Amino acid sequence: MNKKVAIVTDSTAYIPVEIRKDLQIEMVPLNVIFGEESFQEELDLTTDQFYKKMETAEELPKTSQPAIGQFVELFEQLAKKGYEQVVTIHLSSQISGTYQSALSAGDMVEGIEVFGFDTEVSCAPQAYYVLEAARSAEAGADANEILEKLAFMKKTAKAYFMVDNLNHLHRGGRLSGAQLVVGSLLKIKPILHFEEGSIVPFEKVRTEKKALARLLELLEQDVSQGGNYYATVIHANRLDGAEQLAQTINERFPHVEVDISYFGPVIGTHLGAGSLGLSWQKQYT
Ligand code: MYR
Repeated sequence: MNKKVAIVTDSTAYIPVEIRKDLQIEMVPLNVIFGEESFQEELDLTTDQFYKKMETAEELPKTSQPAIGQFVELFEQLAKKGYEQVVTIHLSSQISGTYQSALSAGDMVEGIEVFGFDTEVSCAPQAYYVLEAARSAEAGADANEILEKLAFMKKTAKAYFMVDNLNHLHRGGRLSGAQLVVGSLLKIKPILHFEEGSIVPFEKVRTEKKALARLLELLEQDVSQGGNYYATVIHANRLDGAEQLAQTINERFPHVEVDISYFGPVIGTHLGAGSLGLSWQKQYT
């Protein structure tokens, strides 16, 4: 008999609400704090409102993980609804305490088994795992089968991003590698990525044009090995830039399925407006 498995994630996967509803994905929001005011992203503050607020805010915002109680409440509700297992999928545990909070909450709730998956990334590439997990749960997979699939996906998941300046990341303490302090002084625009869940420079490039060309080269290296790929261009209040990059990918790699997503309030706080990212994943089915 199949187990009834619920899929939980946090707001930083930025999965549109219709898709969450359709695939029965539960979402726990992180918070953005402007001065004394705290907002749950995706619920009380839209991404557009956030970037407008950023332009005029006297003080730059801060972020916080969800309270453990939010996870406890959700897991209890899921147990009451008859779910036997939860797979809870989160942004990298190296940049946020969200994953750890979800695991601690799981230990506190009886009558339901909670399994965590640390994506070691965030945003669209986090969503890839969540969507796959939701589809597998719908098809009758149990938590262990889902986790096995997600671990397999990690092998071909790629994500790179570029920020307009490194100050936001540095200020929020989410940048690993002291050399970057020097980098910011030199106005270098490094391509960044995640290594074992931490943000580190991938390559130092002086102009955005060169950085974009390099990202396309990296995509080509993977795509040329065969198989089907999907890719996502991610932007921080920079839709025109994202559309241009998506169009270039469409023209150059017509067989790659391209989508556009966004860096919402919490991630935008740490990257700053104008940032662009590109992630991709090999399709297994
Ligand atoms: C918290 O307060 O717990 C949230 C901290 C979030 C840090 C975000 C750092 C930047 C992540 C960039 C993701 C790029 C994915 C392609």
